[in-house]
Amino acid sequence: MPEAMATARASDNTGNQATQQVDVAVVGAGFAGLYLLYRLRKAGLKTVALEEAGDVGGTWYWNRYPGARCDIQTIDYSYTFDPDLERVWTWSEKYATQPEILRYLGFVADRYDLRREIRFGTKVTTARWDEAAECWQLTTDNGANVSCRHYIMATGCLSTPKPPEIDGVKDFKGEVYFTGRWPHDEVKLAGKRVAVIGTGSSGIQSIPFFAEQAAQVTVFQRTPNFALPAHNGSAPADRKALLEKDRAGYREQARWSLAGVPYPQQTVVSWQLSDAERRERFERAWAAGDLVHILTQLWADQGVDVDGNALVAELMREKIRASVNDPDTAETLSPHDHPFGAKRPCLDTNYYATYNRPNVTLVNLRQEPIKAITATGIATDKRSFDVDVIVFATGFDAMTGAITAVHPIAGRAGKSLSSVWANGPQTYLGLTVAGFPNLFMITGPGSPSVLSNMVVSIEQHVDWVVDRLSAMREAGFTVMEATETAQAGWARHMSDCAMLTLHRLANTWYTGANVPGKVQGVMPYTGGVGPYRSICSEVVSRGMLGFKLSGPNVAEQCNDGEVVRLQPDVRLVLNMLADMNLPPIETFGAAGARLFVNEFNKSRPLGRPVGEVVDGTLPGSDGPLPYRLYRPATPGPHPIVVYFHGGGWVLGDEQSDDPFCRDMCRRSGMIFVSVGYRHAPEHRFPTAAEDGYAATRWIAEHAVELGGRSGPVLVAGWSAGGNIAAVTCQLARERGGPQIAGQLLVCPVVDCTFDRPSYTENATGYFLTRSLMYWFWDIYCSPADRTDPRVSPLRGKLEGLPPAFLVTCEFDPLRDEGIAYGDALAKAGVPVEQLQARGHFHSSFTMVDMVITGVSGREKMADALRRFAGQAGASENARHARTAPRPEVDAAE
Ligand code: NA7
Repeated sequence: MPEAMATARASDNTGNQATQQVDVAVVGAGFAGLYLLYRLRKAGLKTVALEEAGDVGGTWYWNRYPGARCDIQTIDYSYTFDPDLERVWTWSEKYATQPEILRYLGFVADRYDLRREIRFGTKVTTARWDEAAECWQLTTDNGANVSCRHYIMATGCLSTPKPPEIDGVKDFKGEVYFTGRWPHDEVKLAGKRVAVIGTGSSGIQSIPFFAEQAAQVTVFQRTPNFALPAHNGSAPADRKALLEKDRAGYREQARWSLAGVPYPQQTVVSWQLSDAERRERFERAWAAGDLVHILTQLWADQGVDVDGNALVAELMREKIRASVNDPDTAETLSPHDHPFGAKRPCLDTNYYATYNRPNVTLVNLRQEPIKAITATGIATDKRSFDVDVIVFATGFDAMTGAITAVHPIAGRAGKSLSSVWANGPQTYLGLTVAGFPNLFMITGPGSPSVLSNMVVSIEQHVDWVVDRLSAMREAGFTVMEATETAQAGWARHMSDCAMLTLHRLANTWYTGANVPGKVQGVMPYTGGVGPYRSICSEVVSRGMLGFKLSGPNVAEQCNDGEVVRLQPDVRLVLNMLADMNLPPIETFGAAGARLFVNEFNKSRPLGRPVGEVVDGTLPGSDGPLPYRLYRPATPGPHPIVVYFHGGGWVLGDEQSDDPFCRDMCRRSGMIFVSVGYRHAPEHRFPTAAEDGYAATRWIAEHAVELGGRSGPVLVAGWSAGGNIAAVTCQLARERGGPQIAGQLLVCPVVDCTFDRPSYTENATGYFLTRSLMYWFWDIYCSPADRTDPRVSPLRGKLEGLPPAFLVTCEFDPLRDEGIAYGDALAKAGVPVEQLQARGHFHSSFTMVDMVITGVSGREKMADALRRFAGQAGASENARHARTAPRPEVDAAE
């Protein structure tokens, strides 16, 4: 029986001051609050929703400014929990207006009779966790206080308008409006002079309306924003047809997509397309008038790589120049300070063309900041503007403001949520906070929320929370609380995810930068809706990982830990590989395995362009060997890196690490020569080692012919190639040359024993398995030869070797032997730097286009190579370093 039924009779909302006892209290009656009420009632939990507004609607109740619409297509911006609801409600437009969305939410509230559990006009003034009673005690400003076992914040992300932060607002004698708190009665602007401060979505949507009514509109812009024409009208036929053809499938695809809208994942990268092809895609996106489309469907690197993004940004600026007659105004409206999509782009109707009207003026606050608001208008440090009306479209204290600014929340030991979040929001899954038992947030910081179709995220969060409450009740648990370990792990995962996108490169409300003094960091979860959903499910399937559960008559349960320890993109790659259900590579036999790897490599996107790629042959230890040379686009001569591919001495060839070689050639500004050394079983130990050494010697002797710099070469290799590079350094020292200036060893094989912990911890599940390593060793090298330093360089003499940069990955069987080699080199007096990459697996750094979080590691590798070559900063890299995403948080360490 729900607890509340057994406790004191609930008070009504007529002012009876007896505390209202419920199982669950919800704050807010917007999209999240309404669906919560629906689900909680079905779950048999007694619930009250407390809503400050006079009616349902949440953000859509308050944001009534002219032109307010959603910016996700309405067929997607709808509840999906009840197919009948979808049948009885039809949206009239592609992007519904605020009044229509409000009507929809009212319709939903009536259809499911939800209003009877809502106390309108009621604000929660404090919330306190009562340790003794194990429930939340809420005070309200209207009617009874509330006592509840569970407390759920369905307060939205954009519900606390930001104060204007401009002196003198109180002195102004005219009318003042905030877009986020627009009056319910009509605001008459005819014949008036209107100032608008702010050019985010609210400004961009409303300015064209103001311009049509007012005598004069002056727009005060601090940062220009990208906007795309909405091309509103009826819902596009193609999207509608897709939905109608298979409604359930369409909705399910949305739930597993990245943004909560069912678009496929784009795989073509910008450099695979010609200028004309890119323009054609862009024009199609422009005509579609759909933010999710333009943000996700142009080319795969647009959202993750500054160079790929710059191509879209320039096409957008071209459109602004084409729409605005005055070139100076067009330039002022053109964003240059942030990547496209890093700040939320807007959907507009006639926004840019509005600046062609004679009654509209744009003021660039970057050139003339506002000094003060005066009795008659706005004074910048250059001019004064007399106006009758000031509209603040200045945005919100987003995400956290909607929770902490609403009322004080005190958790265990009376700790306030504001103080716990003083250095930025800390959550587990964006749904819960350690130290705040039974408190839940819907679309809280740390969840995909504003980077997704909110309705899809809301339904997922609500389902997850209500299912947990039901499961707790069944098991006899009454208290649920996130652990500190789980929360700290989520913070790490959040910052790893933030490395994936470009959001960290812009000052926005996503990062808290719009509110003076607010701690900055990317607040929404950037890993995507589908991955987030799977993580939430994983928490449950792993026994409520990271939660402590307790109850009066049951043993406490705490399955502590971090739900995601892999880098987010590594997790996706490994999940994808697991879904392919491949048989172990070693079961194919050597020939079959080679065929498999070749096929697998064909599915990779082409590596990035470099100056030149030349194929050739060189004399090996016993006959010619193929090589592939990658030359930078910058003027030479360049230092040469002799590169050895991975593949366990059995697989691969001089082309198989093509994307890695191209990437490193660009980053380091050096020639990479990838050597096609011979493989086992045809050529067993020590062939690979001898070929590697012979090739290095020949390349060093022919450096100038190859267009490289004379003098010492560098060596590099990955996996078994790292083994060959390490061995080559030892052989070169013993055999009197060639001179090697440095060695880059990426996840190298360096020893023949399999007893280090990483061989057990990472034996399976991370692509390179222990059994595959056994197989490689068996094919290449007899047991009797294995301690030879030409295959186990850890057992060789290490003094006097060239400086090394040694990369190991946390989830790699080879991790510990790599670290051991680095330690042994250092002990032998060799200058060595180790990069121990957290959350990465054996292939992280060579899967260049799939593991974006490998970028910062490759930047470090390139830096090391340049240092070895005596070059502090090479030209191509310097260019790259300027434009490549600069990690704020280093994911690779
Ligand atoms: P936004 O997107 O935060 O936009 C606020 C705008 O106001 C933005 O252009 C700000 O410039 C500007 N602003 C804020 N404070 C000031 C001050 N003090 N002086 C001058 N200009 C200022 O809020 P919106 O309401 O438009 O949209 C919020 C979301 O709602 C939107 O993304 C949709 O998802 C729906 P800044 O960029 O900070 O320089």
